[in-house]
Amino acid sequence: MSGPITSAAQQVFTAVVQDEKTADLQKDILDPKAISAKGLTTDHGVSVSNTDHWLKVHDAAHTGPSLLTDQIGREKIHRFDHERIPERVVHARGAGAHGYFKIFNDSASKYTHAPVLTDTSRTTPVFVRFSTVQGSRGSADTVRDVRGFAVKFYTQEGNWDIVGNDIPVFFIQEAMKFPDLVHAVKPEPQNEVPQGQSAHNNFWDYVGLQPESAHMVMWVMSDRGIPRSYRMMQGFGVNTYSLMNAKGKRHFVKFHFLPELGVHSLMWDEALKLAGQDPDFHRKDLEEAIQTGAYPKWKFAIQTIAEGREEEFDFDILDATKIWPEELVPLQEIGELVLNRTVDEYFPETEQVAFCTSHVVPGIGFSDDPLLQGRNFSYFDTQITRLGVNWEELPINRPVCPVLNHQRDGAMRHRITKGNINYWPNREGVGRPVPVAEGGYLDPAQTVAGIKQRARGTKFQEHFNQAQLFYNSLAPHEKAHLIAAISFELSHCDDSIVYETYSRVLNNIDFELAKQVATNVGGVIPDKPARSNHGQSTRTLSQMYYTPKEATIASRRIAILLADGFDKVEVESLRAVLKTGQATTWVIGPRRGTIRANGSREGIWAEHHFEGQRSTMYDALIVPSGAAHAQALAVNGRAVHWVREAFGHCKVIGAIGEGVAFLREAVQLPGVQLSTDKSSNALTSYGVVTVGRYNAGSADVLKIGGEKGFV
Ligand code: HDD
Repeated sequence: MSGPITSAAQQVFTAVVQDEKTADLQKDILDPKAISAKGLTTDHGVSVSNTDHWLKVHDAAHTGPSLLTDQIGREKIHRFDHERIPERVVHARGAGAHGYFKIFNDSASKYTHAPVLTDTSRTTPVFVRFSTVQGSRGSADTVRDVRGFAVKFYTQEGNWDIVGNDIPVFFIQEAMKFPDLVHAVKPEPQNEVPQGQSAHNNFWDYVGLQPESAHMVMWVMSDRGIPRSYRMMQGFGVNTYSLMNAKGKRHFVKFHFLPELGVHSLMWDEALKLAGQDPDFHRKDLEEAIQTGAYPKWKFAIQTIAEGREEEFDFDILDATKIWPEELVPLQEIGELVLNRTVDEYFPETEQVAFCTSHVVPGIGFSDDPLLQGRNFSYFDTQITRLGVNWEELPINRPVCPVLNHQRDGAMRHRITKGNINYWPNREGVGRPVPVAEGGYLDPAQTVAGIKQRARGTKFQEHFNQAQLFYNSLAPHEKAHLIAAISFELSHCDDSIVYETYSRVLNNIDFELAKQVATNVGGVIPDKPARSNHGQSTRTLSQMYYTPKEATIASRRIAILLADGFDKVEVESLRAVLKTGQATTWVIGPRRGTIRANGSREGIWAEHHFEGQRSTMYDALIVPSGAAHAQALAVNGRAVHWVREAFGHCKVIGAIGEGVAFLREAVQLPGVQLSTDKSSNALTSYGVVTVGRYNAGSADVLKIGGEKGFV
């Protein structure tokens, strides 16, 4: 099969997936309603008659001492005392979902013999966990940060994990630096401040003294650091891995995921407000999209470099602070990742899922990328602390193929292995190693020579070329956002050494950038560039490049602002059209309850009142017709604020009939002349679309036209 998967085919694949990992998980799923006749029991299964009164000595008048002898009370409290496990030292806050992975064609067989990447008849179940890095488990979703993008492929040859991010490069080149980086970015040790932010002295001190982080800092401070949704981010394996084909030929490889919906970000003001208004914004967004059937989807692509060609580039292809520019190494789109099922319970699935970069399958391997080498050690080790040595037996982590080896015992062992053999070699040939020819994992023979020393290659020493390339490639509004973001962060640093040092670092990237930031934050304003700008740019680095060619409203949240006296027929037909496009609509009114239609006692239920949910939680808003409704909105300060704020965040605003008059007279958007000309798209670039009387046959008002950033 070649080409993208059709929706009919998708349903078949979904069904297949449910027969593999989902079926495997069924063995452990408890439906309390199905066994509720049994009633409440202790952990050892004995029926419990009372869970509210501790056994105690008392009479009618006095409450006496509680008795230690109450085994039921003790169990309940003891069990509760141990509910928490260590949170992840990084990426503690996350959200996960199930789905599947499918290859379009077998073109990757040139590079690899791994069936997960070549066998078009296969549908591989996956579990994906998205995360932020800095904050703890209870921190907010919309903070400025890198986002984790970790994928577990449950293949027939064993689990394969891509433990990636939404940014293609990393802060450091060498794994041994990771504890310093993480200590520096996490809340400071003396007072555990700040939460969910890199805007503090220690982070900027560290990156100011680690010029290799300059490229990554540019990415995190760009709009990539505040995605609109997990579903609208790219995913990158970041490190350099390798692929091996059936003839034993090796290629270096980088893995990419490209979101079907394009790459979109919040605006900073929006992200800040959302962190308070709805700290679970991204988590809920993922759940809502899957539950409404707008399944998040990514193309899967690879970049490959044949072994032997690695010296042809002016950067080291094993350096995780560098991208492989697509002009030099094009992307090859070979498959698709789809998320189509939410988790049943957060803790056993999203919290207990555990990834390891060292988990690869035959046909996929590593490289000498020093960051990857260290990661291959770290992940397995951290899972032992977090989950115990038998963590791979947990339902969410266990493979869908058989597991057989002589690893035994340890805390919380689940599997019971029959027989007397727990070692190799053994007289019965049980658990024999599989020869490479029969599918055993091959570590390719490689000549390695050199001097043992603590050092990195020469090309690893250059740190600013690609930071410049990234900055030069941004659209003007993206550059403005980046400058504002660094200025915000450095303004939160109160040690002058820190912000002065970083303004000097910026001058190695771009003179104007350095001047503007230094001016904003009281840094050292340079009088000449520290390094000339090579002037090169590449179009694939701006996130504007990933705007989908066809505008879509699928999975977008659209608010309809109503007050009593609106046009009910119009609103109902509007909602029906939006639903056809897979958008969700939400009526926001002066109260939660029925908002009465024009000339009628009937109306439409408002899900929220203006105070309860803010415009930040929606992608677009529409103000329908109705004279009384428009007048009521006009005298409601919160309603006016709703629209003004949405405009400030570049949301699409649609208005119909008297709704247009409300926008013109009450809201008075600065600098915008409202048009009722339906054919005119002139205003869409300001995030505003207005139309005359709504015509159910035409959907042009519905298109999401106001992309972020055109302020
Ligand atoms: Fe890491 C978690 C991604 C470098 C050590 N990392 C973790 C997660 C992601 C990444 C997405 C969360 C996985 C999940 O959802 O459970 N990490 C990266 C990327 C890196 C990177 C893309 C650079 C290319 N990490 C990195 C280094 C080290 C670690 C250099 C250590 C030497 N990372 C860890 C860890 C974590 C982790 C401490 C914490 C929780 C976990 O592993 O399971 O072992």
